[in-house]
Amino acid sequence: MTENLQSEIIRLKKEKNAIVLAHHYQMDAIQEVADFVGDSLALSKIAMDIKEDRIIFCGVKFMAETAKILSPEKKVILPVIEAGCPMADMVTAKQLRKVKKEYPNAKVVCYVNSSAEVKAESDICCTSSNAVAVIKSIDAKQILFVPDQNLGSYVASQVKDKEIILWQGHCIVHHQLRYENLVHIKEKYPDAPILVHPECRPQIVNHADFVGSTAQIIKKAGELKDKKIIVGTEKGILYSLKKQNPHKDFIPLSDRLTCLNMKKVSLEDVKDALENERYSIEVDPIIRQKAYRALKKMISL
Ligand code: CIZ
Ligand code: SF4
Repeated sequence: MTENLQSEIIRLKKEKNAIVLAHHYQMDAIQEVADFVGDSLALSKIAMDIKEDRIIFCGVKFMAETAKILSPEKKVILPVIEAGCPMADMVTAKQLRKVKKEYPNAKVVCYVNSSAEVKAESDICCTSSNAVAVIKSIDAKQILFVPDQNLGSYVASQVKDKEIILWQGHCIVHHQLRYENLVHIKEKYPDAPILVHPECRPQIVNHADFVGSTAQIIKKAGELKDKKIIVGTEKGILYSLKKQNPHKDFIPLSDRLTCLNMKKVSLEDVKDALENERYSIEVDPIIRQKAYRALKKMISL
């Protein structure tokens, strides 16, 4: 069944001159049929460069929207329109406009995990790979960082000469990890290094051996000599980790690290998306222009 669907997807990709992009947090079966697997920014950059004009973006809405903002001339399709990111929904443009008035001298940095409208209200975007570099590049002493309090706290720990005002958003997957989870896993595997995503709480981040985005965790895992490595991010990352390091063991920091929104996309949905070209992501042109400016500023750093 899985193989039949995968063959059908591969056939349809050719027929429709489409490309399938999958985020590291997608199901293994989806990552297997994707032309590229990556983090949201890498995938959006690929979307800009490729010649195909139809992109099936297997991820959540803000990712497909980011690709559309960067490549408005292409058709960007999100297979499941309900696949959203609860963290991105923790800040709206209206709320942000209100808080901006309280901090007239602050520059607004928004994590890409946000809506197009929120990006449009921001000075510059960042990802989990480049958040520290983005903040360091800003010529202002005060930064309003939205929506992830944990990524914001991590950046604040790395950049001492700026005041970072944190929005109280969080990732419902990474934020559930507690210090007790870390202690428990460390007792079981005392010699294994711990690599975590900066969306985890400071208590986790401060006790990890390495903090980085999905792409940075994958790179680090390849460099380490250790045979057992503990990973504190969404479980989908294990697909690339195992593929690239078949002789290493990767242990999730907890067995609850599954993003149900990312897992909403099935092979059946990808096939439907190709056949029926839905759901095509659209962004209001005025919002797009403003959001593009914030994304472009980040990309050109
Ligand atoms: O930006 C992304 O793709 C996310 C959500 C995670 C990461 O660290 O790559
Ligand atoms: Fe959003 Fe967290 Fe899921 Fe990423 S893992 S899509 S930040 S809820």
